Amino acid sequence: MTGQTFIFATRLASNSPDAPGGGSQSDVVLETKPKTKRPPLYKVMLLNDDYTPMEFVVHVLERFFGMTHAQAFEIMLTVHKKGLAVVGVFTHEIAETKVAQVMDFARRHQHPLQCTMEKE
Ligand code: TYC
Repeated sequence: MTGQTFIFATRLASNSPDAPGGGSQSDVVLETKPKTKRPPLYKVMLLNDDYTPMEFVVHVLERFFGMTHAQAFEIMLTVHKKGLAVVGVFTHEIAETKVAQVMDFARRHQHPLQCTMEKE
């Protein structure tokens, strides 16, 4: 498990050995280490089906996932051959938005294209 906050003690300069108490005292300072935590990530996947046109899937990948035509064509073919492919990895809110955008766009064009998300 990563991303914990640590509290650690730092010993500062010892007192003089001639000081009362035999010089065994030292100052202890508590410091909190600032720690940024990475958010959980989610894979967004496109699923194959027998009806959505290939050009439509390519368009979806260009429009919602910022791919070039060549990248989009390659990923579309991977989905077509393997059944699914990860098309991007995002934080929860962005992944949810991508899935909703793709599902809504497919529905409006009356294609059965399915887009899902899964924790990485
Ligand atoms: N299998 C579809 C066809 O042959 C193309 C397709 C590719 C559909 C990827 C969905 O996510 C998909 N027309």
